[in-house]
Parts: sequence; structure tokens; C-alpha cells
Amino acid sequence: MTHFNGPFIPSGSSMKPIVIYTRPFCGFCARAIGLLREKGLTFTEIEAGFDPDKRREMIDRSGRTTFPQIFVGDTHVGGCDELVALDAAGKFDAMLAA
Ligand SMILES: N[C@@H](CCC(=O)N[C@@H](CS)C(=O)NCC(=O)O)C(=O)O
Repeated sequence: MTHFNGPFIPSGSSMKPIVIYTRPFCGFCARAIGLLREKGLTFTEIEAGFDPDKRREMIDRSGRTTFPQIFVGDTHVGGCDELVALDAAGKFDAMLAA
């Protein structure tokens, strides 16, 4: 029998894609990316700070103008603070696996 006592971190292909819209010199973006990296997650970064089309895409998808904006699949996570809170509550891994 296999016992698994650690947190469940789904592996590569079964995980929903993570997308983060960022702009340069953004402390909240750096913090959010740091958290994703600490968790060993693969993500796509869309640098939208100087790209009007990508910025419009971010605003259309999220309804927000601040950076970063983070998505798991089609689900809008929010910004950095929301990502940190979700992860601290243990709900981010579940969202990835759902
Ligand atoms: N509470 C937000 C704060 C995000 C924030 O204020 N980001 C700054 C950049 S670091 C921003 O987008 N400011 C407004 C702007 O540049 O238009 C979060 O956690 O993501």
C-alpha cells in the first residue's frame, strides 16, 4: 500500500495552465511569480506592460487594470494578494487539480 502524507501537487500534464499578465518593474508581479516558482509550477508569463493588445486582453478577461492578473485555465484568480491568500488557505493546489 502506498502512503502519501504530503500536500498534493498535481504533476505536469494534468494541471490546468497558469497564465500571469505582468509588466516590468512590478513588485506585485515579482512576488506572484516568486510564489509560483517556489511551488515548482510551470506558467506562461504575458508581458503586457508595453503591449496595448495584451493589456486590453488582460482587462477584458479580468475586468481589472492592475498587474499582475493571474488565471488558472479560464478561472480568474485575481492579483498577487489573492494568489497569496488562496495559497495560504491551501486552496490554490486544489484549483490547479480541479
Ligand atoms: N493588490 C494588487 C496590487 C497590484 C498593484 O497595485 N500593481 C501595480 C503595479 S506593481 C499596478 O498595476 N498599479 C496600477 C497601474 O500601474 O496601472 C495585487 O496584489 O495584485
